[in-house]
Amino acid sequence: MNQDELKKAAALAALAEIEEGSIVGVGTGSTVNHFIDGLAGMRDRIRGAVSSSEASSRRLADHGIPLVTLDDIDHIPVYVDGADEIDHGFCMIKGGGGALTREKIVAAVARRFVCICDASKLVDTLGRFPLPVEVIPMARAQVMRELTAFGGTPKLREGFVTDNGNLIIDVHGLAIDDPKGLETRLNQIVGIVTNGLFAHRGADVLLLARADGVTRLA
Ligand code: ABF
Repeated sequence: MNQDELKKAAALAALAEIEEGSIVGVGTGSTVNHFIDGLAGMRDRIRGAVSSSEASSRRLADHGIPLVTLDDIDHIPVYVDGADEIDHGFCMIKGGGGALTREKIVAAVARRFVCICDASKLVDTLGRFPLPVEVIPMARAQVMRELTAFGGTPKLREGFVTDNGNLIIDVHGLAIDDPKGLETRLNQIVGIVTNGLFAHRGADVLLLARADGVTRLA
């Protein structure tokens, strides 16, 4: 199986996590795209979806799945999303696709976060994947100076604007042995909207696809 086939296997396994008649939280990315395509096959058994990006919203709408906003509901039973890296404590780096802020918001409203990944995403220590942070444009230079003090190398994602009209800075070279601590400290930097560490609100369930099948870890 190639990596995309593994992503699809993890994504389709997540359909079993969905509660009948519920609103489904939907993440972003190539793994989630497989989930959305699968969700289309059971769209008559859900009330609708809350989406974490314009791209996912378009794909959901193309499948005729009703979109709901967070103004309409007070909780979501299950949020399904991918990750760029996930550790054994289910802390994640997310935001490679640039949708981290809306992903973190939808995840915060969810009772259960189901992470769908191919096995390459499971790591002992987060940080080989550059950590994305979403930044208010006028704060770019100041935030880059602050991030350098954390020991990483911040690089602006050239030519990229988020769905919220902001910039992404990717921080390379961090070895993240205290994901919750780093998430907290990054939250203190003025000008950062969201950082891509999902540690305080990590995943509850990991559906991990390997060549021999999908393992459910919880
Ligand atoms: C989203 O999609 C992001 O948080 C993460 O950056 C990315 C995972 O990418 P993919 O599913 O395309 O490998 O979950």
